Amino acid sequence: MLWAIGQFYGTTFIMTITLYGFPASANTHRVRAFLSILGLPFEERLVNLVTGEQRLPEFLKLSPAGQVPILMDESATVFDSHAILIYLAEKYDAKGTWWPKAAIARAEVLSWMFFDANELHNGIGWSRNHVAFRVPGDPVPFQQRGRSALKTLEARLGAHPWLALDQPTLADVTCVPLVALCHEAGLSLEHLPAVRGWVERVQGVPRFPTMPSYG
Ligand SMILES: N[C@@H](CCC(=O)N[C@@H](CS)C(=O)NCC(=O)O)C(=O)O
Repeated sequence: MLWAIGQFYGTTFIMTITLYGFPASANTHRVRAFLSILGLPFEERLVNLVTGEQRLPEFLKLSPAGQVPILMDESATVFDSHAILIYLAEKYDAKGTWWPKAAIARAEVLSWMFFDANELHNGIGWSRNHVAFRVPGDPVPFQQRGRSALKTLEARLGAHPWLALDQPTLADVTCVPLVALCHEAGLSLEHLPAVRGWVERVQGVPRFPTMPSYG
């Protein structure tokens, strides 16, 4: 592992966080975004999904499913972006701003994180794979699921500024990348004003990095 000197709110320390990811991956971006929001220094290493590096034996030792993102922090290795966000919040967000401590608040945040992993990933994510990344297959059924997920978000965000609570949480950081990139999946936010406003609000969170794009 590469060691470097980092700064975290004025304190100098040895940097140990490595993010293995792919630039255009929405799953990678939510981790990149949360590391940046927290102000945590990290090193990013490219896993080239186009050439199949995710299936190399050395990478499979880190990532049981052969997928990015993977986070290494000191001796810990964590896979799955949702698990990584919760790990980072537990370890580095002492105030519980992004991952509140109350059981019901956590349940509300988790509901939307699972909504991402199920509805957004299997709707927008898979249609984006077919449309933008040219993975062979029919995007239409995935686009239908993506449209339905976007309608759900429009209904929710028409009545709430943030997905889970009265403040931005991991729910928002989790869901925003695929929604903001839905045009790459052949979908549109044109008739979804509440979703568009929310995307702008989340991307306006201090240090939220620019969304990646493919193509
Ligand atoms: N549930 C996982 C999904 C990870 C995922 O699907 N990663 C994609 C890139 S966005 C990947 O590595 N695909 C390569 C492959 O499956 O071969 C997460 O949230 O991290």
